[in-house]
Parts: sequence; structure tokens; C-alpha cells
Amino acid sequence: MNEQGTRLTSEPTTLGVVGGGQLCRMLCEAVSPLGLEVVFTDPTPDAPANHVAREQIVAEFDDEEGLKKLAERADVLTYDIELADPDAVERAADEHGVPVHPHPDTLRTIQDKYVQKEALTDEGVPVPAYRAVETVEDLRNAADELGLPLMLKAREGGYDGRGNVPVETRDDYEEALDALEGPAMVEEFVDYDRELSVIAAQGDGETALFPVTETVHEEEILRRTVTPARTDEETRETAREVARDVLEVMGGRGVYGVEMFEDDGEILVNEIAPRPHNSGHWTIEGTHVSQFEQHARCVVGMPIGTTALRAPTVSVNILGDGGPRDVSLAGVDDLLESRAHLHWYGKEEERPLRKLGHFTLTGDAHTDAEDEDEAEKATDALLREADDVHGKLRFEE
Ligand code: AIR
Repeated sequence: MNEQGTRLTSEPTTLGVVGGGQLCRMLCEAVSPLGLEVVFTDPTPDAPANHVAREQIVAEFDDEEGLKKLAERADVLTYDIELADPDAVERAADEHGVPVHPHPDTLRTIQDKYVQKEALTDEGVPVPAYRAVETVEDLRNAADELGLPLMLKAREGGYDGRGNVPVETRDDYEEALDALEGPAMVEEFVDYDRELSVIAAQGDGETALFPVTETVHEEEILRRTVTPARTDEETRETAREVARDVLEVMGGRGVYGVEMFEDDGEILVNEIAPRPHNSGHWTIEGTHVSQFEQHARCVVGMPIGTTALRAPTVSVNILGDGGPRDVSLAGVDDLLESRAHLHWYGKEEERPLRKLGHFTLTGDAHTDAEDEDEAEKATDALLREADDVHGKLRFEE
């Protein structure tokens, strides 16, 4: 916090967060024991974080006035969503002399998926082959070089699979490009063995990696995580090395979600998030310091916490399956009576595949997570238990 180290006083340090969704909500929950407080901006009144933060400023992510109010009330600024406007955040921060972590330049790099891939490639971080495309002609050339199928992605603005269009055949070029707004890029389709994620933390002069987790997606939305990832130790070590290199590229303080493909023992970086990430929610119960507390420690300048695994862990997302309609989830008692830890985000509207909550199951702390057979048996049992309680949840009118 300062050169003499962390000092706890009666005046709480305040984090100013752009975005007040579930990530900001879980950040608030994690930092309260450290005596930190959170003020945030979000355009939706009574956003999920509002139930646990000190204050919400109702404002769009690029609203100059809202961001200035945020900077005025905060000691440090950070984000819960990368749709934040880096220019407006930087201006507000400069006006009030408040630091922003990660740096707005990092946000600029990450916001444009093509620029992000260029930055990673320049530093030798392995990524799937990619090309910038604007026209059908560009797409045809890319398909000639990289083959089909391809994944067409909006360079900016997409998340949770929004803005991604698979291109299967030559007849799809025009329709795929028409489906996206603004500049686009294509990537080779990686026929991966599994997807992995590492939450990587960059503090004030120190770094830490969370254990490698396995992520399971359907329809490009994260469904569940399994930790330790069910792969060999050599691959996990490669994933950690890649995550360390990613931190070098990012430079600034904060936690980063590094999403990867594992393909024949090789690791390719899919995407980076400059913030806590859905693939790290399991750390709330699964590691000594969660990704949320770690993010706060990093941006405030406190020492980094230990990321050691407490026990094998499985987390499952609770996604909307209808709507738009008011949220009403039934069948929750079995979950509450099980050993699962529920995290309900308090969103008002259900929409198909919207992230409305998640739950986490942790195994026996005595399981030797380093022993692959033992860890796999433990996570298999957790997955069965998770399926059981998840299967009983149902959204109703
Ligand atoms: N988020 C940010 N980037 C990706 C995701 N999933 C989180 C943030 C943001 C919230 O999702 O916490 O505020 C928005 O969720 P929704 O359901 O309103 O789109």
C-alpha cells in the first residue's frame, strides 16, 4: 500500500469498480474481511453487486460523469467487465490522481481480440493461427491458408460466445460476415483434447499462479470447472509456463484469466480476461486466497496471498434456460442440503444461458491432489454429486 507496507486504519481503502455484475459482487464479498470497501458504476439499477457494495453509481460504462464520480470516491480503479471505456477511465483517474489496475493500455490491447493475439504472438506466446478479415475475399484467403472450418470472431465487444460465428463451408462466408458488426478476425478451429485455464496474478513486484483448472464449455458457455485439471503434470507445467509469459505481456497489476486449449500436449492461448474470471470461481472454496481477494490485493498493493490448492474442487454454473422473464429457481433444497456452496448472483431477469449463479463442491482435504489417480477419483465423485444436485434445479415461470 505504501513504502512502509500495508497499514490498517479506521479509514477504509476503497476500490472503484467499473461494472457491478457477479464478478464485482464476489469481489465485494471477498474484500470485506480485509477492511476494503467497494464503490462501482453499472447502468442497471440495483446491479448484483449493489447488495454488498458500499455504493452504486448508476451510469453507463463510458459515462464520463459517472466515471469521474467513481474516481472521486475511490483510492484505486479496476474493472469487472472489459467493455469499460479505457479512455474515459484514464481521464477520470488522471483528474483525481487515482491509479487504475490493470492499466488502461492493457484493456485496450485485450479489448481488440486481434491486437491481443498480436501482442501475445510478438512475445512468443503460442496462439491458434489467426488472420484479420474485413471482406469475403479476406475470408476466402484465410480459408485457403488455414483450412476450414474456421471460427470468425468480432474483434471487439463479444463475450460468453457472443460475437463468434463458426464458418464450416465456402458457402458460409457472406452470411458469417453479415452476422457480425465491425472489424473481424478468423482463427483456425482447434480440435483440442480439453480446455484449461490458469488464473494468473500480478501484484506489486510479485506474481502467483492459481492451480491449473479444466474448463468444460457447451455452446461456448462455461458449464463447469474441474481442479486439478485431468491432464498430466507435464501439460499442467506447460500451461503454467504459458500463463507466466502472459503476465509478462500484460505487465500491469491485477488477476488475469488465461483460457487455453490443450492439443496433443501443446498449449495454445485462446483468450485473456483482464479481471477475475468464471473459470476461477472455484478458488473461493478451493484455494487459500480466492481470485477475488487476490485481485484486490494486487490492485491495492497488498502482499499476494497463497494460491495453494485446499482440495480437489468442481464448480458448476447455473445458467438461465428460458426468458426473458423474472428469475425463479426451484429445486434448490437438495443443493442446500448437500455439501455444495451456493453462489447466487441476485440478477432480476432470466435469459437463456445467462449466468445466474454457480455452486462449488470441494473434496476431502486429505486427498493427495498431486497423485493423479487419487485426484481423478475424487473429482469423478464430485462430478457425480454435482450432476445430482444440478439435475434437480429448474427454472419456472
Ligand atoms: N462478466 C464480465 N465479462 C464477462 C462476464 N461474464 C461478468 C461481469 C459483468 C456481468 O458478467 O461481472 O458485470 C454481466 O452479466 P450479464 O448477465 O448482465 O451479462
